[in-house]
Amino acid sequence: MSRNDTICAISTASGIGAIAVVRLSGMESHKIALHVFRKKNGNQLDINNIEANKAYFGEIFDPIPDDKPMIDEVLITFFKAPHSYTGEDSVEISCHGSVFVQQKILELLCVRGCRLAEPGEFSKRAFIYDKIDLAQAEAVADLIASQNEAEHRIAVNQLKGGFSNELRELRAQLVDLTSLLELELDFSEEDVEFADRTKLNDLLNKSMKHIKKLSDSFRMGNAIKNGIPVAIVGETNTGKSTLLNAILGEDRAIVSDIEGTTRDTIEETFNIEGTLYRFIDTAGIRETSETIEKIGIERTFKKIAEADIVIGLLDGTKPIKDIIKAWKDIVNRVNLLKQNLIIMVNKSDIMDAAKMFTLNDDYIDYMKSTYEKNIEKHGGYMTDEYCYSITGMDLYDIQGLLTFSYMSAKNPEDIENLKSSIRYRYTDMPHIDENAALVTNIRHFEALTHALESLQQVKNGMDNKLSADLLAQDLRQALYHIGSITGEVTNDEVLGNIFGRFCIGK
Ligand SMILES: Nc1nc2c(ncn2[C@@H]2O[C@H](COP(=O)(O)OP(=O)(O)OP(=O)(O)O)[C@@H](O)[C@H]2O)c(=O)[nH]1
Ligand SMILES: [Mg+2]
Repeated sequence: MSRNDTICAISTASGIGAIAVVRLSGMESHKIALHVFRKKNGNQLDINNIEANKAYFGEIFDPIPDDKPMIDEVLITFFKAPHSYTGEDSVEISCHGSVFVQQKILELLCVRGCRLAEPGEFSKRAFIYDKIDLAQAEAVADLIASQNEAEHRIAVNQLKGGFSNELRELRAQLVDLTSLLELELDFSEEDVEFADRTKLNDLLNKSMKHIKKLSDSFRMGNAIKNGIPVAIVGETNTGKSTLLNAILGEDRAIVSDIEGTTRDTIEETFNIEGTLYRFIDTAGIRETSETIEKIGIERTFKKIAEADIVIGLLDGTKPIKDIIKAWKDIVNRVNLLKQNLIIMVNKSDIMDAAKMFTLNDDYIDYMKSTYEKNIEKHGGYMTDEYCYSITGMDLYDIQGLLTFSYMSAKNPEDIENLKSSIRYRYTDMPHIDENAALVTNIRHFEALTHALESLQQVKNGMDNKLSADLLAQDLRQALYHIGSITGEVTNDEVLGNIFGRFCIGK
């Protein structure tokens, strides 16, 4: 890309609209726009007298034919470098949204020396002229693509530089670490023994924790972007597909009283109070020798593992011992310290009311012991009311979880209650602060993972009492990876990949 050429593009969505915006950026942008713009009284503006950030009303005209015909009435705004989105001189023309008018204006601009912009080229220039960093440029694309409140909030936070600030802080910590190491390097010739690397170690731990926090947020960030995964699981015929359809309010999945109706997973997103969920209907779990069904059931297990929320659906019309067995099977497949489990006994409309109470007691005892096992395995402790992780964060309100819920997938009121309960549990989940910087971008996630690996090398090196210059090498690697997120270090291929996915005109 030449920094000297002037680019133009239609920045509004393609097709007919009330108004469209044509944008120019580059050294010649003012001059080129002025060639084809005149005020209503027919006078052209003088390039030396135009005011920046002011909208002028007038006409775009074709200067080539003798009668210089008007193409459209427009508003035109000039921006002067560096006070523009791109950081260059630029112009925005708001015209009427006819496809012909839009194309004609582009054509006139190109005849006068503009070039059609590539996708994302305006933002790429903004990056090159230091108006925004790479993470912010990506946030612009996310903001344009955002479809719900949570996605929007994350994109805005990243655009405002929230994430970039955290990275800057992290970089500063790593630079501190490097200078401590360098100090050690300076002294090593005088044979000073740096037996005490406590401070170094503390700083290192702090940085690693910080990176870990950011990369852990990827699961959450990704969930918000693509919908929080909610898997609906259970034995065949418990009503999973009926439930999915009821939640979505449409006949998405086939429902029948034949066991094993759903063979593959079916995913649909649904918005509850501004948060996007991805509901996953799964193949019913049962012993089978049928190959296709087996594959389907394997997928069910995979979906359970990936879900943030698992709805375990039981069939209330079955004998109690079968219900309990089915429910234990589900509980055992869920990581209760990480995932949210909602057990629902379905078909309450046709089940025997007396059965409801017997189920409850057994369930509570079993859940408590399962929690205890989970906690032993993953580290943590439990009181009567809460289950705590090893970091002391309260994970679950036990009482809230220990109540069995009955429902009928055919009762709209029950469906609404289940939706609220999903919403409630989600906000109740640990480590959720939607306002904090969240990693939603796989490129950022990978860079953070690599940085963490490099720091782990430093840590291992310190444990093995490696010399400072070797440690510094890994530290520089970590710095490199962090820098690649905001674009402090980058290359053309990476830039091409990122900006190539933008819309034209942005
Ligand atoms: N009375 C009553 N019947 C229900 C309820 N939920 C589902 N059913 C019926 O139970 C049968 C099985 O429902 P499905 O939704 O196909 O069950 P599934 O869990 O998806 O079954 P598989 O796909 O085979 O695993 C159908 O005949 C439904 O109409 C309910 O709450 N009450
Ligand atoms: Mg089904």
